[in-house]
Amino acid sequence: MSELIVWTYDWVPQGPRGFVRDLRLRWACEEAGLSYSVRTVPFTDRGADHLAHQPFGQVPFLSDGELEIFESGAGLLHLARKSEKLMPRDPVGEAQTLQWTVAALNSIEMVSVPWWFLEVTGAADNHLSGWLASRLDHMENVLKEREWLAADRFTVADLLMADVLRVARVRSFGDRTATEAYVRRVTERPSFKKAHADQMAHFATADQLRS
Ligand SMILES: N[C@@H](CCC(=O)N[C@@H](CS)C(=O)NCC(=O)O)C(=O)O
Repeated sequence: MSELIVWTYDWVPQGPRGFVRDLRLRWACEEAGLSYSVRTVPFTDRGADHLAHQPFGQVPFLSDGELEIFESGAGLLHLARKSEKLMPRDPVGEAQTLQWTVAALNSIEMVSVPWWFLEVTGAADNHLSGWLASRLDHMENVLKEREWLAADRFTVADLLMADVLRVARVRSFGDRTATEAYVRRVTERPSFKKAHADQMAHFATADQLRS
């Protein structure tokens, strides 16, 4: 089997630690029992070499032997093709997993990231709050009815949706008990805890190397 490498930054400030999207790929590898290593590109100096792997100068990207793939969602789907633990092989289960994986990115994160950006940059009136609240309302209605998004069991769609919802600070939008319970349930998985702890340790080590 070819060598899987998750690429991330060599260092980031405190704020994004625990949220850098390499966590999604680490987490998926942990869930699937795929062995992987982590390598880095410089955070402060994003040169041509980095752009050759990730055209926006971002992380993560994934190497799988000769193959390279950027965009965390694409990386997750690549990993899901390697392991049934991440995506069922029957056509219905697979279609459900694909649709909810894309929904996490294109219906929730598409709104939550710009909303979050306005929050952290201190916009007086975050005019995206209503839009995000409405998307979260729909998610709450879905999650009231089911434990998992696809195929009646944990899939990569849950991994991604829970990670996206973590950033959306669901609680600040009022009572959404099903969504909160869902995020808690998914992020209580040992694989999430390991991926999170490993990312925190990675950046803590980076601090030591800098000092
Ligand atoms: N759509 C991309 C977003 C990647 C992204 O936003 N990465 C962040 C770290 S989590 C980053 O590299 N930020 C630095 C920047 O955008 O310059 C993906 O899902 O991979």
